[in-house]
Amino acid sequence: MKLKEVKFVKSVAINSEKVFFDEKHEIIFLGRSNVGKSSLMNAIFEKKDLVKTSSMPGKTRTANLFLLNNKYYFTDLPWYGFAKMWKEKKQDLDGLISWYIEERRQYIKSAVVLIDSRLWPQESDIAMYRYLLDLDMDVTIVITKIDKVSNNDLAKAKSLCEKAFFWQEFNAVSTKSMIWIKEIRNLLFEKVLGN
Ligand SMILES: Nc1nc2c(ncn2[C@@H]2O[C@H](COP(=O)(O)OP(=O)(O)OP(=O)(O)O)[C@@H](O)[C@H]2O)c(=O)[nH]1
Ligand SMILES: [Mg+2]
Repeated sequence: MKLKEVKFVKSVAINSEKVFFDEKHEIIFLGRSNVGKSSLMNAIFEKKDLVKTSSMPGKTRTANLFLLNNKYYFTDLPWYGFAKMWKEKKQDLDGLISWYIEERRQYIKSAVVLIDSRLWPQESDIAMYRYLLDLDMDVTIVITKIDKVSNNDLAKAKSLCEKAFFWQEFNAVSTKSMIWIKEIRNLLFEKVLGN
């Protein structure tokens, strides 16, 4: 698939509406705050700032849907499991994620789980991964910001990811240095076309 057009469609807040029951295939992006979800989506879209990025953690509080080639959704979901956040607020966001995923489950062709190469997989990442596996979903693991770590630290992050994610293959990317962006784009385009 070639990317011809991408546009923002809408933001969905938890239980704010009957979730759009259309049958378009979808890829979702998940990960802790500041891990680089929005940056990766922009890189995939070849846009500078279509998806809002921020150095202020936790800016994204809705599911933000982008439509590719008028056919597929790529969706930026808010962070989960942010310990410093008020408990109530945190549960709201975790609630949005599980509500959204369960509503759209049959059309989601892959859940991209992002892990910061400097922070390694945390309990909340592993909980999310297991939750997705329980739902029998395809998961794409992405290690982000690899321009920020030494080769040694990257090797360590990779080995920790292998253990945490049951030896599943992963993709190590940098949006800053444009490493492995073309490859992850092709991989996700292939997945979204799937049955
Ligand atoms: N050096 C470097 N910085 C990056 C990379 N990807 C993202 N960043 C920076 O990391 C910060 C957070 O990136 P975002 O893409 O907004 O992260 P997010 O996961 O969408 O964050 P929330 O929306 O708050 O959950 C921004 O300042 C980005 O510029 C990368 O590959 N390399
Ligand atoms: Mg974001």
